[in-house]
Amino acid sequence: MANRIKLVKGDITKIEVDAIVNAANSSLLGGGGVDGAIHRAGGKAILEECIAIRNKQGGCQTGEAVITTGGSLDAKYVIHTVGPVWNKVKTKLSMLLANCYQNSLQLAVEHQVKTIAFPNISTGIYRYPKNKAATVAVNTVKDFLEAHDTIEQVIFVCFDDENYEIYQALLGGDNDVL
Ligand code: AR6
Repeated sequence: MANRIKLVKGDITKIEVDAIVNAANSSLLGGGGVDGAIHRAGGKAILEECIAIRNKQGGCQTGEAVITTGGSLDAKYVIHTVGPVWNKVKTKLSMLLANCYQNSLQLAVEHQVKTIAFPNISTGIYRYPKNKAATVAVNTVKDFLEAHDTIEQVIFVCFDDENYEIYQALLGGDNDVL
């Protein structure tokens, strides 16, 4: 199990994997943060495919995931998922965040993806507390990998120092800094 989960600090658009996951919003039309970086690096093909999905199914609900090609990225696919916006009053936020990881991994399996990289979904503009989000992310990915052996590697890509340190503490071991 341990060697199927890797931690990297850096920019997810630079990771060489079959699929990278995007922390999108329900419009699928792009935005700031990692979403903006992926659309900038991947070119207009990704946005065009997102618009086609939107026209067909009306965007993407919180916790759900959709898949496009990787456009001009190294990754073959981008899996777009919509994390929950942190709000202390609401319940079920951790379940919605877990759904993001689970549904993204399910789509990956369906597309024969063997290596996949995740950003720290919801921990930027959506303000989900980083330590709480990391616990959900790691537990959900571990549970999924135990049940699915076609995924060879999941890479958690941390952009900011705080997330990287939290994941280091949770995962331990040697990690890469890009
Ligand atoms: N590579 C990897 N991680 C990154 C990168 C990058 N290039 N850039 C930022 N991060 P955020 P959210 C990290 O705000 O909280 C968008 O406008 C960042 O440090 O991108 O899910 C969407 O369209 C943080 O830890 O996503 C939505 O409207 C993590 O990515 C909204 O933001 C997530 O931060 C989604 O908010």
